[in-house]
Amino acid sequence: MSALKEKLFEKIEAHRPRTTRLAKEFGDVKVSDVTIAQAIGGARGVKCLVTDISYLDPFEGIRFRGMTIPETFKALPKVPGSEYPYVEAHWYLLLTGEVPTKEQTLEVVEEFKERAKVPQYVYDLLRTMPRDTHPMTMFSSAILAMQRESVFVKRYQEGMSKMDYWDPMYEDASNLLARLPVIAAYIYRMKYRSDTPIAADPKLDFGGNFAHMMGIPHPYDDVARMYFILHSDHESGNVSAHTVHLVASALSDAYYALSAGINGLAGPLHGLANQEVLRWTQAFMDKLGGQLPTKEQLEEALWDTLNSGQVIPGYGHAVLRKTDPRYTAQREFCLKNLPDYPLFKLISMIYEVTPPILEKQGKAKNPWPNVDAQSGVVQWYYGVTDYDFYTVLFGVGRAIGVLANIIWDRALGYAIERPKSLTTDMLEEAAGIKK
Ligand code: HAX
Repeated sequence: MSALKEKLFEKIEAHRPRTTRLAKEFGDVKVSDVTIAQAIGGARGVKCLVTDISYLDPFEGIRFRGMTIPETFKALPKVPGSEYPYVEAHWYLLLTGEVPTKEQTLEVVEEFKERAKVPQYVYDLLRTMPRDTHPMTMFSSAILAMQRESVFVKRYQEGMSKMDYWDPMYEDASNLLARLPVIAAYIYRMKYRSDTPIAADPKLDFGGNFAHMMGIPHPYDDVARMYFILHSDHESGNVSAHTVHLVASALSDAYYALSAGINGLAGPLHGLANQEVLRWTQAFMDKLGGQLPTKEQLEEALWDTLNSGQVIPGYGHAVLRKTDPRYTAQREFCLKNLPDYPLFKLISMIYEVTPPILEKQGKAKNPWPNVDAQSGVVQWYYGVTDYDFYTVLFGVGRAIGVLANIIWDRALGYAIERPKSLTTDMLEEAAGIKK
């Protein structure tokens, strides 16, 4: 057993009695009531999921295992010559709640290299798909195609104790995660770079190898590390995380679950918003003949979007009530590395102009930018101008959090999900407007 897996097992054994005690002795204690608005409105704010891997405060933003984004970046071991940590160290942190040492991190780096071999049939499958297929469809299909490799399914069919479910889930999750950068970069080079895939470099870490396979030099390796860590986890209730948790709760394996979650991430109200931000921005700049707009022109374009019944992509959030610290982290990167880049200037201008407009419109509960408002400009600057690829990058990052979560779901024996439905008649009865 690898040192990470052993450490995880220690943590699982220490944690299990807490969950068992809560369920057995305090199962009747209420943590939430549900209103009609919540039943109709996407269960917003209903407290019915449990995770210890990250927590989202509406005003502070995300904490990974108790640490804010700057604290996480500071604490985790850095890749030599880089300003950002090993993605593998973040995986260790999310799984165990402990910051790994450099040695512990390097062990995971080595483990991932062993696991990163993508079966040939995945490439064959991708090549049979029409080239204009959306890259998220390709990404999700590649993940699903590997389901035949599931260790969980094999062990389940052999007959395995519930107490052991986490173990093959760990194997599947690790195999999958290690392969994702290879698959993502392959899709990119096949689809957008004249079908010129670049082989992995066994000397490199997760982020470094991704940049290498994308064919983009330093500091894009740091962009990749930053990006994957920032997008990794955002509690369990967002569409991608919740979908993965839900599907895995039926004891579907990590391949089925992650593929489903990636499909949820592909919606424009969720991860696809990063593509939409760039699509909106480019269409707007095209209209102006590539010029930066004046504040008035920008205000007009934002109102046009709102008045035509569309959302401003990259703004608003179901939980957050302030600027997303994931936005801020990327903005700080831009201020340091591309302060004078015209597209960054436009994105900054949108940041200045949009919140007061959304406030004036009075609909969005949160007028501030989310992670997706800032991520595209960084990619664009480093040459990834094919913006329909951006959500795949999000997907590689998101996999880190959701896969860590489903290992813990199996370790703690979380039940198959099955909330209860009501009819409209029942709601009207509850409201006292129907007998
Ligand atoms: N532009 C225009 N209107 C917006 C808005 C925005 N950016 N954000 C919210 N609203 C509107 C909603 O559409 C809703 O309108 P209706 O009453 O007509 O239905 C109203 O304001 C209230 O919505 P809310 O309670 O503030 O927001 P929700 O929790 O329902 O939805 C969303 C949260 C993120 C989906 C929403 O803010 C939105 O559509 N934003 C734009 C798309 C986006 O950036 N998505 C990415 C979010 C982050 C993420 O998941 N990344 O993956």
